Amino acid sequence: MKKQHIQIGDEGFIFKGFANDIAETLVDTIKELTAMSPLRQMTTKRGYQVKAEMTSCGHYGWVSDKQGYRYEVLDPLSQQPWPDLPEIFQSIAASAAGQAGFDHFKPDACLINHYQPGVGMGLHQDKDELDLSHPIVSISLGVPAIFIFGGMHRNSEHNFYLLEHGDVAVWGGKDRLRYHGIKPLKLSHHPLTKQSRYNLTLRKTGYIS
Ligand SMILES: O=C(O)CCC(=O)C(=O)O
Repeated sequence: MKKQHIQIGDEGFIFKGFANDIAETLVDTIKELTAMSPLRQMTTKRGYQVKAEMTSCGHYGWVSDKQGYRYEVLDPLSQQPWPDLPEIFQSIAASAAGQAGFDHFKPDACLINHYQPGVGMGLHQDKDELDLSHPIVSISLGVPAIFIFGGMHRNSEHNFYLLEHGDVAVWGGKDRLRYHGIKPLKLSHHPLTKQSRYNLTLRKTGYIS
């Protein structure tokens, strides 16, 4: 059945409630993954602390420190590989990407973001991947957030969209490099995540291992 969607760009969509049926399993799986590779606050090259807590699963994990942003095959905290990308993450991402017109999406990296009240994410582009022909698939879990979706420049006009538990956003093609971010989370409560929000951002890096 086709779910309700909001078009946010020529090749960008928010599929409302797309992951609702498996949302509880996704949250449980995140808890298992974060027990293996804990959430942590990273720093930027300039020494600023990234406000959202992050970790990864999949072959590649996105990291940031004084050397800058990049993908790594080992979790810098443990020097062990990141936990495997769970099949359920892969299948929901492939299915949402397919719905958006991007067939055969096979992510090799999943960034897990965790936001507490007052925490957001500044406008940025996802451009650390080598192959930009694959879309970004972004799954929201827990308390709602406001997604900022802009243009190709930081100061381009931008729009705001509500992302709720179970919503899946997909953008690629012409929209792949659009600036985006999250407004600081408002105080709210969700039975599965308490005051917080998780986001899974699935990407295909294009790196060959
Ligand atoms: O939390 C979100 O919905 C967006 C996350 C994001 O933009 C990112 O990880 O690059």
